[in-house]
Amino acid sequence: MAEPRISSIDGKLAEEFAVPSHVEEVKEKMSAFATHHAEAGRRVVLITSGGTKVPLESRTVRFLDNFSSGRRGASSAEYFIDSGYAVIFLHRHRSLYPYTRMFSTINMLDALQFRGGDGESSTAGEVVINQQVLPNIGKVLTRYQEVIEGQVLLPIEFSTLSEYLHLLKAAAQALSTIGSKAMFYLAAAVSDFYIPASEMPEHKIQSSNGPLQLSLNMVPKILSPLVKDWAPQAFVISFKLETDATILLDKARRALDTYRHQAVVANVLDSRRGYVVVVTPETQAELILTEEDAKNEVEIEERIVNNLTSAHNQFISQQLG
Ligand code: 9Z3
Repeated sequence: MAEPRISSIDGKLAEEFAVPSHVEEVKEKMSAFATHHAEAGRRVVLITSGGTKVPLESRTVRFLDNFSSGRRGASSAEYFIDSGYAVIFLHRHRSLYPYTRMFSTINMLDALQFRGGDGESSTAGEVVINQQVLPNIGKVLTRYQEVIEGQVLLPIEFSTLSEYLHLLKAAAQALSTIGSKAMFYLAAAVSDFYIPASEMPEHKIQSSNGPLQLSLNMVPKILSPLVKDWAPQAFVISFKLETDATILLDKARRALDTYRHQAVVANVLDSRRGYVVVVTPETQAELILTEEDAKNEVEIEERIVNNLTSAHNQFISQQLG
């Protein structure tokens, strides 16, 4: 077997981004999860979700954040599981989570009541769910318990950009053993800028020193070693987010040309819930939710996942054929 290539990004990652202490342990977990599910005939998708945090001080008081609620990643995880995939969910701590995301806006205390719920005797009794606040909780709970029972969801958390980068590398290496059965669905909003560990002040930056000027380095393009070196047989999807719709498709095409992966899901911040374009080297598919879809609570992630699971099927047949 050929020796894996060592890219310059590996060196940079080791030197400038603090390595999380649990990375090897997590890698083994991901590896065992992938092997188990691949042997059972399942495909495995690694979903990244939520925004990365870039600390300005090593004992961090302040940080830069990337916008993402985590909804895209969390809802996609559910649709991948419905399509028979096992899911590694690499997500920002406290961002939206599969299944519980549906209740994220609800105050837990508003959703509970004492049995009877009608005055004097009620406060001493048993606490039950208020079905008016959570009308579909039973359905979601059933599905959630099936997922837990089937062990098809492996959640892994990150907060900082360093954790994200090291854990993504570990995931790519862990999934490389299952070849084309692995999909990477990189929906997390990842910072393009960071302060190297060697240049970061230890203590809280003092305002008494006057206005703050920051100089940030460019984050290495992790997609490049992921596609070329770490998981070269996998089916890889990146996301492209812009606020200016006029440059979106050009940027998506450029990403495909540069990294040579399989697809880019292109979206504009304001319209991301109802419109995306799935761009591949040969095709361009617009996925649009109509008003009717919205009324029926159809989510665009269902369409994205349908599109990509079919493309993954074809990719696997081509590799085998
Ligand atoms: C996305 O474009 C995701 O679709 C969103 C989802 C973050 C917009 P929400 O979590 O939003 O449902 O609130 N993710 C990729 C964002 C990103 O940072 N992309 C980089 C870029 O566009 C390349 S990896 O340059």
